[in-house]
Amino acid sequence: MRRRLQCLIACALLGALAGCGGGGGGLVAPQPSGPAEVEPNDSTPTSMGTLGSADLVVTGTTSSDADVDLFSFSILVPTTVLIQLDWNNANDLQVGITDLAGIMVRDVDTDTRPEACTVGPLAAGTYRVRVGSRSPGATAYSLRVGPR
Ligand SMILES: [Ca+2]
Ligand SMILES: [Ca+2]
Repeated sequence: MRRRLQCLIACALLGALAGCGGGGGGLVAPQPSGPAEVEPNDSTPTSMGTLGSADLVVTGTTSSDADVDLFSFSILVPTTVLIQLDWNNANDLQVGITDLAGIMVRDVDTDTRPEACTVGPLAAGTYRVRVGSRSPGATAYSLRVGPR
C-alpha cells in the first residue's frame, strides 16, 4: 500500500507521464541476453554502464521474495529512458528507479508482466534500478534500460 502511494506521489510530481505500467508488451521483445547479475547485489548496485544509443540488458534471478537486485546506469545528457523487466512464469516481480540521492523516480508493480515504464527526460547523472519479487520461488528475469 505504501509503495503504491509512493508511486502515485512520484508520478504526480513527474507530471504523470503516460506509458507506465505492466502488460504493455509488444513494444520490446524480452531479450534473454546480456551479462548476468552477480550476487551480492542487495545493497551495492552492479553497473550496467553508460547509456548510449543502444539498450543495456542484463539477466538475473530473484532467488526469493527476500532477494533484491540493484543495478546502476549513467546518462551523460538528458534522456527519456525505458525501464523494462520481463520474466517467463507466473511470479510477481517489481522494478523501481531512484536517483543517486535515493529519491524515487518511479516504481512499477502491477499484477502482470512485463513491468515497464518510460521516464524522463531524466537529467544527466547516475540512476539506480531495483528489482524485487513478491513471490517466494526463484524467478529468472531480463532487465532492459534504453533511450526512447
Ligand atoms: Ca539475485
Ligand atoms: Ca540480490
